[in-house]
Amino acid sequence: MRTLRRLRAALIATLVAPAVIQLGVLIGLMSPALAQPVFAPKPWEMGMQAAGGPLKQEAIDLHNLVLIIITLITLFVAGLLGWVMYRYNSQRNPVPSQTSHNTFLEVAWTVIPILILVIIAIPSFRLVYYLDRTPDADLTVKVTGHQWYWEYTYPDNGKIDFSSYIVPDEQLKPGQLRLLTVDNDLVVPAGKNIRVLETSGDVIHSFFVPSLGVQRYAIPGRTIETWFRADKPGIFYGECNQICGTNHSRMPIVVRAVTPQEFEAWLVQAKTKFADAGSKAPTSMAATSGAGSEAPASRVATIDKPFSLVAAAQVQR
Ligand SMILES: [Cu+2]
Repeated sequence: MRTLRRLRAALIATLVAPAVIQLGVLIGLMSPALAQPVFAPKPWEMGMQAAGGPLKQEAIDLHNLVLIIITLITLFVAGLLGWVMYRYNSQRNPVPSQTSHNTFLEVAWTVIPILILVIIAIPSFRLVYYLDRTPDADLTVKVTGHQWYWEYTYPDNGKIDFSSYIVPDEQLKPGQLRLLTVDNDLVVPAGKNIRVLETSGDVIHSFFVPSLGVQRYAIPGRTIETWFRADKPGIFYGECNQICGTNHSRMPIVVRAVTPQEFEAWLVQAKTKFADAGSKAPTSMAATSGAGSEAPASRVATIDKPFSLVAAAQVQR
């Protein structure tokens, strides 16, 4: 009885404690001024990041379906193996059967796996096409990967164009997340379909925002489309997840979803803020070298040059 109680306490501690810690971290991450939900990685996180939009929710649903299927298959195979080892070992079954064919079994173990794969394939393909692109976009943003920062362009809105650099550790303000905070966020309206057109100015990067369920390569010389939608206002953290050079880990992504009214207000501000050509110059050069890494001065200087691909990669659809 005592063992049972201990087991139950251990189980509760295992299941509830991380949830409480996560909740605490989440509350801690919320800026008191904005009180917007924050979607970021958390210490000791076991599962995927919470869904902040329909793409991620669909991905989580497919993951859960497949998890149930593979758990059942694993239990079935493990059970079968255990039973065979117990029932048909040399002591209990000294004379093994010589049967080499069983038509029913052979048909069954061919057809059943096919059916399981079809059951997985249908929602899987549906999701692939759902993530691919949106038929009705409310806003288009062009995302250009550079070594090592992101450039965001709003072609629908007076060609607003700006760079987004990591904020180096020594410039972080209290509450800002290390390695994830940037100087200029990608601001989008919540509840709207955002079409993302991606390209790169140098090497292959990848635009990855886990909680929005978006991950797509940014390839030089190509424009690749994807989309996302943030259900509610919030801050969504992501990173380049294609190894793209020395400072690959120092080109985070911050998507800030705001209400449509706030977005309109931001557009007005942004048009003046990013109007001058100088806005493309990085606000913090230190960000490109990063703590402990020694990017040569020449390398840092090259990123300040105009980006020929930006012009070439104007929306080509
Ligand atoms: Cu990159």
